[in-house]
Amino acid sequence: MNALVVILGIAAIGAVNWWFFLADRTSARASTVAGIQEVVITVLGGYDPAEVRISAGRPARLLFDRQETSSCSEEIVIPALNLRRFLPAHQRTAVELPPMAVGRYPMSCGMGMLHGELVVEATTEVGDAHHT
Ligand SMILES: [Cu+2]
Repeated sequence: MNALVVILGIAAIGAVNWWFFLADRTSARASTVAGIQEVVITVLGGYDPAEVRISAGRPARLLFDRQETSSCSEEIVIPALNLRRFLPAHQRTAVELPPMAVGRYPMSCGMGMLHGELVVEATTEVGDAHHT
């Protein structure tokens, strides 16, 4: 009986780790709209794309399209920018970002359960909108 509980517990931990760390993340690069890098991020049980790639040194706008009422996703937090923003349900919320330095900047929900990452790259291309 105890062994079964332990095995189930380990399986559950494994599933959680897989979900958070190993599941394929979607990735998308910002397209440039009127000089501002822009990415629409769908918020529905997670962030899609979970990896947002923007160019360094230029302003960007993240458009969070929250398609749920789950309280988990009602806030977006980007600790490196000291940014915490409320995302109303079933609305698009624009989060303006200052020009940033090359690096990887984690973002999460207010509870640190949903994870995404802002990848700021040293690129100079403008107006390009390819997705991977
Ligand atoms: Cu949460």
